[in-house]
This record gives sequence, C-alpha cells and structure tokens, in this order.
Amino acid sequence: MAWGEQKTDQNMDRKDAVDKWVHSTCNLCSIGCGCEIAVKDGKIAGVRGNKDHSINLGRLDPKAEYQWQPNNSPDRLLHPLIRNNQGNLEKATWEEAMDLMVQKAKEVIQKNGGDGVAIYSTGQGFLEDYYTIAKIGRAGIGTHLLDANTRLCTATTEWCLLESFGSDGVPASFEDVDIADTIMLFGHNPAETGSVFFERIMERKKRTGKPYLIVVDPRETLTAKEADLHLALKPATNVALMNGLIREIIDQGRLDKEFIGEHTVQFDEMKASVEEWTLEKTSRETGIEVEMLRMAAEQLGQTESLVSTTLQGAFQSSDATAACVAINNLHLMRGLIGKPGSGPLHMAGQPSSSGNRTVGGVGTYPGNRNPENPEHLREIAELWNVEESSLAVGPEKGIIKQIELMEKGQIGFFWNIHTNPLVSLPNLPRVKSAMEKAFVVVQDPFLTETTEVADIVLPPAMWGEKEGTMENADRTINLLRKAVEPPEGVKTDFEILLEFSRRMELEDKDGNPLVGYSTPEEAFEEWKQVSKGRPSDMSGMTYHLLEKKNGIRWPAPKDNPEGTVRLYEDGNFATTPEYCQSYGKDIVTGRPKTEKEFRSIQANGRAIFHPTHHMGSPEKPREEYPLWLNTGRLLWHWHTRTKTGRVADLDEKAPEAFVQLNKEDADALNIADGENVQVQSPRGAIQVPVKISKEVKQGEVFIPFHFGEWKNEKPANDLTGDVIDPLSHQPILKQSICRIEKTES
Ligand SMILES: Nc1nc2c(c(=O)[nH]1)N[C@H]1C(S)=C(S)[C@@H](COP(=O)(O)OP(=O)(O)OC[C@H]3O[C@@H](n4cnc5c(=O)[nH]c(N)nc54)[C@H](O)[C@@H]3O)O[C@H]1N2
Ligand SMILES: Nc1nc2c(c(=O)[nH]1)N[C@H]1C(S)=C(S)[C@@H](COP(=O)(O)OP(=O)(O)OC[C@H]3O[C@@H](n4cnc5c(=O)[nH]c(N)nc54)[C@H](O)[C@@H]3O)O[C@H]1N2
Ligand SMILES: [Mo]
Repeated sequence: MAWGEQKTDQNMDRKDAVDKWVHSTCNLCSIGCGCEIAVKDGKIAGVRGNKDHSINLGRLDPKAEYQWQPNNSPDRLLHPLIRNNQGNLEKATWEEAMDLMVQKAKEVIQKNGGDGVAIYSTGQGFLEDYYTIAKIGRAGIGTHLLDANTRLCTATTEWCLLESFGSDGVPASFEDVDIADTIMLFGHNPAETGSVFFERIMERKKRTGKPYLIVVDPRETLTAKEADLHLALKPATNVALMNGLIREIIDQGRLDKEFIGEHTVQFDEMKASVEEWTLEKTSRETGIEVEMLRMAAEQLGQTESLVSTTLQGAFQSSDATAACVAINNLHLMRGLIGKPGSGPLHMAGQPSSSGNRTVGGVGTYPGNRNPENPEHLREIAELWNVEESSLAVGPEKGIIKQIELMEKGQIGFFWNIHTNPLVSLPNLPRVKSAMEKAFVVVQDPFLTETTEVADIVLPPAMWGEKEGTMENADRTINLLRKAVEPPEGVKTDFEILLEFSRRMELEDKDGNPLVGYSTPEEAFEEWKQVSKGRPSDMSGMTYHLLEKKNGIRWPAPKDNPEGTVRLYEDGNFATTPEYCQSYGKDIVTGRPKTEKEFRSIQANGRAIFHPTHHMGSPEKPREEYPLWLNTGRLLWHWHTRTKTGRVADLDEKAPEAFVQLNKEDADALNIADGENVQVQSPRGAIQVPVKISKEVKQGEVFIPFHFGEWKNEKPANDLTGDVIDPLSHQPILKQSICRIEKTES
C-alpha cells in the first residue's frame, strides 16, 4: 500500500557512476527503512533510500544518509587488542586473542559453572547472531545470563505484551498507522527519533486532516508541537493519566461489551483499580487540566480506530509495564485491536531490538517459548539435539542484576557485543567498578568508553560488510546483503561466535558440533525450523523472498509466506496455557506466576485485563535535589555517538551536551543561557552548558544522553539511578533527581 509519493533520499561520496547498488536496510532506529548501498572500487561510497520499500518509499532519516561514513573512518580497529601486564591494550593476532578468550571462559566455567559467564549483546545485530548466542549460551556454555541493551530499550514492550496477550509480538503494524482515525504517541518523540515514521503520519495529516494526534510527553517536543492535543503530564504519572482516562471512558459507557465478553477476562478487576481515578484526582496527580483530560477521554472514547504507540517515555518511566498494560486495557475495552487501523503499537528503538527477543538471544527462549513449560524445553532440546537437562534455565536476569552479580564476583567473564554500556547504563560510577572485577571481552569497531575496561577487544565487520536479517518495530523481517568485503583484519560478529563455539568444542549429544551451520543463511534456515508453529513462525520466509518483497512481517508460515499485517484479527489470543510464552507476573511486585495461577484465570485464548496501580517514582525531588532529571535523544545523534560523532556534518549540528532549563528556574538560579553549570545528583555530577528553553516545564530539566567521555565530556548516566521496573526489569532512565549549581569558571 502506498502511503505517499516515492522519493530517493541519498548521500554520496561521489556523483559519478558507482559500480553497484546493494540491497540493505537502515541500521539506525527501529523503523526498518529499506535502502541501497553504493559500492565503488570495493568501498562503500554512499547510500540511498529504496523507493520500492513500503516502509519508507525511499525516504531516509538525516542521520541515516550518513551512516556509511563511519565504515571508512581512519580510526577503525583493524586487529584485536589484549590488555598487557602494564594495563595497556596491545596489538594482538586473532589467534592470540581467541586463545586467551577461550582459556579464560573455560577457567571461569570450571570455577563458577556456566553462569559464571554472561553475554551482553545488542538490538543492532542480526537475528542469525542472536540465535547463535542463544544456542551457544543456553546449550553450549550453559548460562542463563543472556541479556542485551534491549533491556534498556524494549524489555517493557515484551512484558506488557506477555501480560495482556500471552506472547510477544506487537499487534498493530505501520499499515494501521496509515488508516487510524486517532493516533496516541505516548512517551514517544518520533519527530526526532523516527523521522520517516513521523513523516508518514504528518503527510496524511496535511493532506486529509487525519489522524487526530494525541501526544503524551512532559516536554513540548517537536512531536508535541504538531499535536491536536498535547498532554504535558508531570513526570512519572503515566499510570495515573491512563487510569483517569479509562475510568472516564467507562463512565461514559463507551465499551465494546460484546468484545469484552467474548474475547477477554478480568474486566471487573481492571475496572475496580481505576475506580478512585476521578478526573479531578487525575488532574491533581498529572498536572493536566480537567478540561484537557475530558477532551482526551472524549476522543479516545468515541474514535472508531486507534493506534497507540509507546516508547521510552513509557518504557523508561516509573510503572513502565503497568502503563503499557493500561494502554492494552484501553484497546481491549473498546475492541480496538486486531482490526484495520487499530491496535497497540508498542515500539522498538534499535533496528533489531525485537529480533533479539524473538530468537532468544536475551532472557527469552527461541520462538516465544515458555521456559516454565517442560514441553517447550523438550522441543528446543530436540531441535538442537541436546539433553534437556543441559539447557540453562533460570529466572531472567537483566543487566542491572548482572551488574550486581559482577560486584559480588559471581560473573567472572563478561562478553560485550555491539553495545557501549559505559555510556548507556544508568549509575555509571557503579557499573564501571563492577565491570573492572570481571574478565571483559568487548566486540566493537572502535575504541570506546567500554574498551577502557576491556581485557580483550575484538574488531568486528560493520553494517554493509556482512549479511543477515533484522526485525523492525512492526514485526517486519528485512534482509541486509553484504555490499563490500570487510577491511583486512576484522571478522563479522557471526564468524567470531562460530569461531568461539568451535574452539570451546561445544557439541550436541551425538558429539557433532553444536553450531552446525557456517553461513548466516544456513543459520536462518535452522532458525526457521525452530520458529515453526510458534507465534513468530518464519518458516515461509527465505532470503530470496525477503529481498524480493522488501521485508515480510511474521508470522509467515509455509502456507502464508507473505506474512501477517496485524495480529489477533480472529480474536484469538496466545493465552492457552500450552501455547503461551509466559504464565505472567504479578502486576505490582513482578513475582512470576505459577502455571496453576495462570490456569486459574481461564484465559484460554482470551486477552487478559489487569488492574493498574499508580505507584509513582521511587525518587522524587526534595530539598537537596529539587529538579526532575529527564534524559533522551536528539535528532542528530545515534546513542553514544560512535557513528554520528564521526560524521562532521552531524557532529556540527549537536557538538556537545547541554541541560535544558526553564526560564523561571534559570532566573531563580541567576543563570544565563549558555552558562556552564554543575548538575548534581545522588550518584554524581557533570558540568554542561545551559540551554534556556520553553520546551521543559518549571522544575524539570532534560539532558541528551549521547555524550560520554570520548570528547572529554561527562555522561548524563553519571547522574541517573538504576532502579528497575518490577516486571520488565528496565531501568527508570527518565526520572532521576538533581540540582543545578553555578560553577566558578
Ligand atoms: N535521533 C535518534 N533517533 C533514535 C535513537 C537515537 O539515538 N537518536 N535511538 C533509537 C532508540 S534505540 C530508541 S529506544 C528510540 C527512543 O525514542 P523516543 O522514546 O521517542 O526518545 P526519547 O528521547 O528517549 O524519549 C521520548 C520522550 O519521553 C519523554 N518522557 C520523559 N518522561 C516521561 C514521562 O514520565 N511520561 C511520558 N509520557 N513521557 C516522558 C521525554 O520527554 C522524551 O521526549 O529512538 C530511536 N531513534
Ligand atoms: N540516560 C539514558 N540512558 C539511556 C537511554 C536514555 O534514553 N537515557 N536509552 C537507552 C536505550 S533505549 C538504548 S537502545 C541504549 C543504547 O546504548 P548502546 O547500545 O550502548 O549505544 P550504541 O552507541 O548504539 O552502542 C553500540 C556500540 O556498538 C558498536 N558497533 C557498531 N557497529 C557494530 C557491529 O557491527 N558489531 C559490533 N560488535 N559492534 C558494533 C558501536 O561502535 C558502539 O560502541 O542506551 C540506553 N541508555
Ligand atoms: Mo533503545
């Protein structure tokens, strides 16, 4: 379906003839835009949007147009490094680095068992890499300590979907966005963080006046400026807001009673939990006027189609899973799910964040399997030809828990693949001292803040130099072909994983190599068998078809190889006890529920309403730290800037960190625009210039988290706290507290 005109956004090194264009997908953000890589003389020379890809019709985000430049950066690592006795990283051969890596891993496993090893990966890699991590980790090393930066990113998507629908997999897709009467962007700033997606919404809005746009964000973001209704709630009040809106909609009798009766359970429990949330009380808690709340409830109560997106303002906020479950509740009670133009669209952030959950490279089991269900484990053991007893299972442990285990010396070997935690994790002073205790392997094309604590650094091939698939935010699997040979001296992440497995002599129960495949395509073929019959069934996909169709949404079983636009169109949810991915967790405490408890709900294919309680932020501004500290993104940078900081045009647009401060607060502190200040939190302090801005309310400040120590700056995460959501274990990166002081200089 074409949602707009085709275009071809591009950025090229040279305009003269290129040798070839190679099919690929943008590697920045979760929208999954199709693109083609220009190759000239064996090198990447540019990129252009793929105008035939239905997700972007040739458009690219401004950053995305430059994403090929870091590949050619002169400071790329072209050989491994090993830390020597003097504490310095020293050039090494692959042979030496892999030997040492395997020797250390074996030592740690001997001493602490498989769980002495943790693999911390990414949402920016390929499904084939993640699947291999799952196999090596679960069945080879025997560790259940698999996690990724996806914990900071989209762990809450997973948990809110498991709670409400029984399985991961976002119900709506981008095609629903094109026809929805109303779109609610909840803690989501796509004008800066998914600009092609935002263009897609705004082009229709300019043409037709639709959709009605509700934006929920404490800041007046670029997205909020375009909204019909901007609900600028106080930080950490997402659940209070949703409860108030849901109560009002119930009061107005705007319920799809037939849908509730046939396709859901526990409506009354949910209803009881919102009883106290009158509009007046909701207004006091959220700071939004009653009249505005009434308008929002009116719109959400009468709209005939609704897509709700959530992103980090929901996932990294207090009561994260509960807020997203409340949004699911809203869709269920109005029957706005599994229908054209309707459904929750809990987003992903990184280009393949959801893919890691799908194939089991993180706390999940491959193919949305339930580790508490012996039958599911038996299936995996059979598919992998290993003893069931050799599969590592254990309570899911997110990265914050792993940091604790490192502090206690229980994780001796930490393998960090494609992420830069010493900028991106909260409470960095603590993380750094924890990581210093373990033997750390870092796989990164550049020296970073994290390589500072590495014992071995392995240089990988980058985007465009390798082949594999990624999963975007709406279940679309895209193929990325290899455009050029990687530079001499590096190996792909996939090759490194295979080499590790071979050297560790990981075997199946017949003594054959555990990892029997040798190319990404072979890995994908094996994964397809594992996915068969499960929610994320990909058995009808092939590399050839993925390229030809420009992406396919799962499920795409053999009899439906073109894939599935939206889930649950038949009103059947993934909640039968035999099929579900999880028995769920207690919505307040996060305690995992037993099979018996799950069975007692008698969902059996119906969606589950949950009560939602507003608990608020564990930290609240107080005399010593009177300001809320919010952190997030800018249009021009990608995360810790290892790519965008190497592109002059982008770096110039946003060269340094800053703190956004409201005029009244600045005046009260006698601080001028541009003045350097000290931002102090209970964890640490950083110095940054002030940007006086109307975008933040009085009492709230915002700092972009992109800036680490690389260019002599101090990261925002020196300030943030590491409290986690009880269900998803995602840290609350959006609500910390701080004070601002004038500096001497
Ligand atoms: N330019 C750019 N784009 C990116 C990325 C990037 O680094 N740069 N990263 C990608 C990734 S991995 C991700 S996860 C996404 C993230 O994309 P977004 O989630 O859109 O971006 P953020 O800036 O992290 O946070 C979104 C908003 O949450 C708001 N917020 C803070 N507290 C609250 C609250 O209590 N309630 C509500 N409702 N909102 C609140 C913030 O003010 C902020 O505007 O972006 C992706 N796209
Ligand atoms: N305060 C605060 N903190 C946050 C957030 C926030 O909003 N506020 N957002 C959180 C979120 S949502 C996210 S997703 C994280 C992101 O945080 P990170 O994942 O830590 O950030 P990136 O800069 O994307 O790190 C990716 C690393 O992989 C390297 N790399 C690039 N290509 C390859 C490759 O092909 N192979 C390998 N092995 N390495 C490669 C890059 O050089 C880089 O060092 O940050 C989180 N932290
Ligand atoms: Mo993210």
